[in-house]
Amino acid sequence: MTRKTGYVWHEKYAWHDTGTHAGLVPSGGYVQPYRNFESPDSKARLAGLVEVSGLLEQLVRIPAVEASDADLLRVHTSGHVERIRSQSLAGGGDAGDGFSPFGASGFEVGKLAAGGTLAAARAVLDGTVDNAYALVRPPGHHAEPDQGRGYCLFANVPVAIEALRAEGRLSRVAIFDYDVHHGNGAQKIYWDDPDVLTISVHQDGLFPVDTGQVSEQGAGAGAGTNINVPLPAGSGDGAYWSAVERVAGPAIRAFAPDLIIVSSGFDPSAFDPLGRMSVTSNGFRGIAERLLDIADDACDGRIVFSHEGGYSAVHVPFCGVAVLEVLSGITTDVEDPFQISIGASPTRTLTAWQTDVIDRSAALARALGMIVTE
Ligand code: 9RB
Ligand code: ZN
Repeated sequence: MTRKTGYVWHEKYAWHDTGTHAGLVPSGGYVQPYRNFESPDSKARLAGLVEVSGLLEQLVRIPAVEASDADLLRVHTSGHVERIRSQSLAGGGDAGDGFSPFGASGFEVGKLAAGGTLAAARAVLDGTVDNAYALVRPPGHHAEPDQGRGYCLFANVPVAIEALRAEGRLSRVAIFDYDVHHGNGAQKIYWDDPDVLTISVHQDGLFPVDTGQVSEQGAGAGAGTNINVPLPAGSGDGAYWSAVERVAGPAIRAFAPDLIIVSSGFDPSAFDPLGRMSVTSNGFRGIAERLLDIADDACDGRIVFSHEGGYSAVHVPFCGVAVLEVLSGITTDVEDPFQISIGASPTRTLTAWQTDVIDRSAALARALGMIVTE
């Protein structure tokens, strides 16, 4: 079965300028100038493969439009928005933590990333498309109300959600984040909101180092609506599939959202320079298949992916096309050449110590009434 899949990409996403860092660190002294891990490469090359594979002409192209100031201010403080605006006007700056550099177009491209996610979600709610993938940059899942963090300027997913809630088109949402880093932004923004379920599966203690534990469950009216699955370094396809099957699936089905938004990071890839996981493109395919099944059961298939991290310029294109094939139900001729080197690795299979974390997360969600069956 093929589905109508919306797709957002804008050339300006590749123009977001993260400077001449060497990976994570600024150049200088003995550190030769190179480029930031968060460079245009992985995303632009994914956009390239979407076109060359023939997928592009079978997807429904959704234009990205900039989020408005009002859209940003539903989630962010005016201090944060003005700091990004004024630093951009001055030629560039940093969004907050010293690890989120941007150039003169930072404010504009940041608004385009949030607006691209919003356009994709709106098209799914309108029924213009069945589901959608917003290939946006810069990412958003670390951004907090008053500061950017970890390469993120604005909280793309929450900005989209709050715009649609303000329009009265949306009330209950589930956010599922499979980026290798913890989705601290959505966790913080929706900490006490009972209508937004936030689930993050990530590498334990990677970034931010001090958030993402199983014990963080939300508070007040939102108690029980935040679920973390901090998998140990080395986890692969089996651990991720199990986390989706045993935690995300039951929780999202019980929550009965109107829409699922996925923070889609490909940095759990076995080839990522920042993460220490070992997910293959077939692993991401399996995650997407499971999420689509959950969306079919929970909300008529309404699901939107918003791109986050993923820094292997050579592997990300194959991971992204695998996910787009699942969303659209279209099979291309693309075969992932990397699958040969990692497809049979023992890191694919679920281990007892990974199951342990998933057990703890599922047990807590069950105790809090977030999971009613498993
Ligand atoms: C900080 C450091 C980081 C580490 C990881 C990311 C990746 C983000 C991503 C960004 C910044 C170091 C804050 C090292 O891909 N998210 O999806 N910064 N790490 N030292 N300090 C103080
Ligand atoms: Zn990440």
